[in-house]
Amino acid sequence: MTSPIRTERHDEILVIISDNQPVNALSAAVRQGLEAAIKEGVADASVEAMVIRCDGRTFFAGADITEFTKPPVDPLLPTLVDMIEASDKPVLAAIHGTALGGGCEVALASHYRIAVPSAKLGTPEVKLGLLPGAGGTQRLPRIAGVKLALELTAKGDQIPAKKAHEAGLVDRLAGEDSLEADAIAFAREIKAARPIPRASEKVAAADPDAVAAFKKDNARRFRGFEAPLANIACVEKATDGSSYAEGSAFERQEFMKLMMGVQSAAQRHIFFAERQASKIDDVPADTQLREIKRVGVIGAGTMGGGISMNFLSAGIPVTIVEMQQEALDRGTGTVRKNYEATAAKGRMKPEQVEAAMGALTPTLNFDDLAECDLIIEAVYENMDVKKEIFTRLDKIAKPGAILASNTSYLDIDEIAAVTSRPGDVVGMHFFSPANVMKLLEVVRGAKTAPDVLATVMALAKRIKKVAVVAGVTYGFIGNRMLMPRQVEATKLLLEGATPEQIDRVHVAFGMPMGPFQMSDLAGVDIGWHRDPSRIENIRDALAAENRWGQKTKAGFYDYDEKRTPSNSPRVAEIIEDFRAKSGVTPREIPDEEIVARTLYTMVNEGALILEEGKAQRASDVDVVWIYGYGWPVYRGGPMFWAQSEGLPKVVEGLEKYGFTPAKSLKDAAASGGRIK
Ligand code: 3H9
Repeated sequence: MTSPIRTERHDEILVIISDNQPVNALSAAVRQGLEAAIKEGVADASVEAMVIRCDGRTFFAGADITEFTKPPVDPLLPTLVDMIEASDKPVLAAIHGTALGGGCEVALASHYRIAVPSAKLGTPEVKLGLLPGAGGTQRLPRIAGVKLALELTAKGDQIPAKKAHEAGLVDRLAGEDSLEADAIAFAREIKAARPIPRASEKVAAADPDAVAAFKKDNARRFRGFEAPLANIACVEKATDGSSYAEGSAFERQEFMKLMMGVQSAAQRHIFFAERQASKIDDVPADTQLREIKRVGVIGAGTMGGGISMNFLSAGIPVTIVEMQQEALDRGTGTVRKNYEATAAKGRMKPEQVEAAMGALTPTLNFDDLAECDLIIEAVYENMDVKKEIFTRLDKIAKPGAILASNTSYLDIDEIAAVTSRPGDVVGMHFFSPANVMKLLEVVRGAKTAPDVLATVMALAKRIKKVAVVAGVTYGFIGNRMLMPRQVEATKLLLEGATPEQIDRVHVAFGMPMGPFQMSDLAGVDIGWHRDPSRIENIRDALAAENRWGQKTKAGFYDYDEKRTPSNSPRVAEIIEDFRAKSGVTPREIPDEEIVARTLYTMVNEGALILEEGKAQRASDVDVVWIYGYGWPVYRGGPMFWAQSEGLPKVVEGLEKYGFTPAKSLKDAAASGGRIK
């Protein structure tokens, strides 16, 4: 097998080039090639300096994550980077694309760094539940100080080359198109400079105030995660007077602890699951896509406006249609307000706001949709209304236009059937707020054409969504799994639990909020029959008293002006009343029962969805819950979590509380296998 590493001589400069597509991951072959090349440079008396660079779209994007579960192969990355740093001839890293993780560590161990302005550097290991384990936590603070080291390691932020240059992390900026030539010229300038600057020989000043402030500012973000704290501890170790060798031994120990833990396994699972989700089993990757130059959105409500923003932000013009001028003005006004709020936070330039707004064409004329290549219906959930819209669309949309519905529950096949082109119809279920939430459920109807599906999946990537394919089933993947959870949560209230207890169990589990906090946010009145005399459950009783959630400042909790929740004595009374009427004597509900009845039931529903072929793979179900509902990524999504919890335990828990476990779940539990 040919090595992914080759060398080229430019007189006294040895250029070492990696070509390991797609992202130059530091696989065993790459590490072996680099080791041999550095040895060659050190041994050859005519070489005076070395440049390391990569072919393709990026400098090394990190260790090869696929190797983490395989037996280690020498040289290990920490050994290799130490060897690079120990070279008695200057080594220069020439960076383009993204120097990430182990790739960044190769750069840090090199004596000099030159980068093109568009390059980015970062140590995102924390997002995989890890830390930069090849000296990154020790060299970063020594080169760039504690503050930046914390941002990069514990948050996993990427830093643009220009900023890295200002921070001393990059020594020189190269021309965007002349990296190699500029790197060789730089190497000639420094080839004789002594002493050779080695990061490990520098001393990093301790900054306890910065560490304390960083921990405080990020407490919410780090809640439940192990890796950020381990990263912080390693950075602190680099500044507490320990030697470099002691610091790296500590880093190694912490790295191994994380690597063996369930959190990192979960986070690595999600890394690959997210990428896998974009692949459709029976649609070839090279399917010819339809061209999407303009998108139409029907409905300028919260959903329609949010959906439009995704395309506008990606530079795709949008035609948005409403029935009334007032609603149209309100909708476009909200879009502008959202953009301006982003600009006020410094995350958008005023001219970008204007560019986005300039690409939005509001209209009352439905026929204007005729020029759109993709039209997304985002009106309220009513099958008759949707059918009427699609009947009209069928008459005016241009041939080949994709017709999508943003329905969150309804049958795409029934909608498609009213058109003469069911192959062009697909579901695009965005999650609220649609401009923020990363998930897009792409609903594949029985007749949805493969190129329609492939086009929508590719478009999702362009608008920075994580797309998952779902089959036609009530509530698709996410909302279908939400249903048993909500039903059980409400039953548990009746039997003796409180909203606070159930929400507490969910928040402690790592969810951003519990089922009742979520109801209050979404609206307790959603799905309510709007008849105060008809009270069939606790939710109805609340809705009948105008306790519709945060919007009426009362729901399962009471809210003050700032929407801070407090426990509601009135809700306690309503629940009591309801128990009395239903003849239920409340009992103490153990937390474990809440877990089994509200979380195991979700897992069970996920297994049924998979059995019915409504999701392609278990990891897709996980992606839905991570990106659509805030399931804690360190638990890897419901299906991964069930696996790590132990499937026999999940099956037992379900049976104990009277549920019928899905066959696939039972089979996998019995055989020690996985849910697929
Ligand atoms: C590390 O370095 C640990 C060390 O500190 C310590 C060691 C002791 N390995 O994302 P894309 C695959 S941990 C293996 O779609 P983009 C990816 O699965 C690592 N494979 O492209 C996909 O495969 P497929 C720290 C990898 O242009 C294909 O490459 N580094 C790796 O949207 C294309 O990826 C990171 O965490 C990898 N490291 O984004 C960086 N990276 O085509 C992780 C990617 O079969 N990577 N693949 O689905 C990224 O963030 C993005 O891939 C990157 C490119 C920004 C580089």
